[in-house]
Amino acid sequence: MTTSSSTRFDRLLLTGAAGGLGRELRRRLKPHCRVLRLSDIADLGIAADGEELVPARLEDSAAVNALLNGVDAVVHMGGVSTEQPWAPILQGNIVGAYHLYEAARKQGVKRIVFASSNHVTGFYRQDEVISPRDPVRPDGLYGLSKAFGENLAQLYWDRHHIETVSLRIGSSFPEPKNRRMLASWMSYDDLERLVVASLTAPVVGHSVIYGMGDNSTSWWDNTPARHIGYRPRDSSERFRAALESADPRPDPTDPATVYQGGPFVRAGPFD
Ligand code: 15L
Repeated sequence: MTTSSSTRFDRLLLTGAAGGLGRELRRRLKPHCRVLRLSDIADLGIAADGEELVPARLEDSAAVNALLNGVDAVVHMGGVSTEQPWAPILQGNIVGAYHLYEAARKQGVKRIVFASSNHVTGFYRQDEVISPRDPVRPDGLYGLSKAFGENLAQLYWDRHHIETVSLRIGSSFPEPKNRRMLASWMSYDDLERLVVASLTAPVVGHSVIYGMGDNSTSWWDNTPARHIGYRPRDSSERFRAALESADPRPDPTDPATVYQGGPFVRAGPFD
């Protein structure tokens, strides 16, 4: 994607910078700031020009407080990103999210882009179209922890005027991998458009938006989030024929086919 060369931020913080989406955003956010501070518990490699590496555990409140010092805005991709046992989810996504918002309050950071997930509403059916205004229906502990993060964002907006855009990211990969992702897929270019729009929209309060592409099949109506100015450009349609012929007759009684969350609805610690 062609990005604007105008530097809008002095210092941006990207957490989870060593993860799949973090690595993509690392190079894509750099043109939007003078300094990109990168954090993770995994190896971040070597700092390029205009990068700062600040490893921090989200469970460590003092480290997270220091991490947010001098930062204009945060793109929070850190924490657990799949269904896992309760202990890592509690530490990474619940305790960690609390530490991040407390640090934002203490350090005067005014905007957070929070990587939530479509799994906040994974127990809606694939024959329903929902919007960010519908009640949450998490499909596991991971989705539940992301719902907590969204509620935390709402609290810190209402009480402390810290703005957040909660991104209920669908399936952001180079290509959709299966039939479900014909609806949930978002390209990396669209991910970049979504994050940049969320960082730069003038007024967001606490807004919730689905991270989806311009797909023909869709379960999510982003009309309530039109003010963010995100217009996806990439469609999963060119992958349809191959994905449908690889899986011509999905079992309509399989919960992974019935529900939007797909395999997440039967993953994890309840097995
Ligand atoms: C997510 O929230 C995960 O982080 C990602 O790995 C995908 O599995 C995605 O959801 C999805 O629903 O496809």
